[in-house]
Amino acid sequence: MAYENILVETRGSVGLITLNRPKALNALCTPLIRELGQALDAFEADAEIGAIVLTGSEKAFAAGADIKEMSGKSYMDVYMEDFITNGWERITTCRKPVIAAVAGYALGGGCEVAMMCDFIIAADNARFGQPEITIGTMPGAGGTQRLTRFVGKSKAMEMCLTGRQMTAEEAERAGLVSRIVPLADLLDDALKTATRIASMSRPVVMMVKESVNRSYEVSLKEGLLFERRVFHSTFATEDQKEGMAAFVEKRQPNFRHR
Ligand code: CO8
Repeated sequence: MAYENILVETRGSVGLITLNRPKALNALCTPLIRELGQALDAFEADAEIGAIVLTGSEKAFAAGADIKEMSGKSYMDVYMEDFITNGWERITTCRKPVIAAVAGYALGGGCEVAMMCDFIIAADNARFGQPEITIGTMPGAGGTQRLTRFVGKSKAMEMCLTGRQMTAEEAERAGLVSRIVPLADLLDDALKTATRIASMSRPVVMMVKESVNRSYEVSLKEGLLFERRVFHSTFATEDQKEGMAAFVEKRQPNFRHR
C-alpha cells in the first residue's frame, strides 16, 4: 500500500505508523486521517502484529487538524461530511493496543489523536494543548471530553478556554501521559514497550484493553462485574494455562495467542 502522508513499517511484532507531513507539522488533513485508518485496518488484520506505535517527528506529533483545509468550509460542508469524525475514531475502535509516542507539538486534533490512543509516552520536549479557541473554534474530536477525564475540569477548562500549552512535566503530573523519556530515546522506548505488550497473550491483551476502557463508560459496580466476567474468561485460553504452568515450572511462558 502506498501512503503519501504517513510512513508505515513493522518492527518485529509491532506496527509503526509515523505521521509524515513535515512541512505542515503533521497537520491532520483528511487524506492523512484516511491513510491512518487504512494502516490501522491492515495492522489489525495482521496476526503477526501485537501492538501499534503512532508517532510523528521530533518537532511535532501533530499541530492539529489542517487549518488551511478547514478554513474554507461552511457549516453545511462540515455537517454533511461529518467532518472529520469518520476516520479519526478508527483509532478508538482498534482492538490491539495503540501507543502514542509524542515529541514536540501535540495541539488541537494532534492532542485529541494522542488521547484516542491507549496511552501516551512523551518526549521531554512534548507540548500538549487545545488552541482551537485562538482560531475561533473549539475542540471537535474529544478535547473537551477526553482531556477533562485525564486532567480534571480545572486544567481542561483553562487549557480549552485559553489555548495554553502544557509541558511534558505538567502533562505527566496531571496524568495525561504515562511517562516522559529523553527525546533521543522516545521511539526506542515506545517500540520496546510495544514489543513487551506484543509478547503477552494477544487475546488477554485485548481483554485488558476492553476492561480498562469500560471504566470510562459504566458505573464502578458494572465495571467490576465486567472485569470479573472477562477475568473468568481468561481461564478459557491456552495462554492462561501456559502462563501459570510456566510460573510454577520457573520458566518463561510460550504464549501461542489463543
Ligand atoms: N494546519 C495547517 N498548517 C499548519 C498547522 C495546522 N494546524 N500547523 C502548522 N501548520 C503549517 C504552517 O502554516 C506552516 O506552513 P507554511 O510554512 O506553509 O507557512 C508550517 O506548518 C510551519 O508552521 P509555523 O511556521 O507556524 O511553525 P512555528 O514553529 O512557528 O509554530 C506552531 C508552530 C505553534 C505549532 C504553529 O504552527 C501553530 O500555532 N499551529 C496551529 C496550531 C493550532 O491552532 N492547532 C489547532 C488546529 S484546529 C484543530 O485541530 C481542530 C480539531 C477539531 C477536529 C474535529 C474533527 C471532527
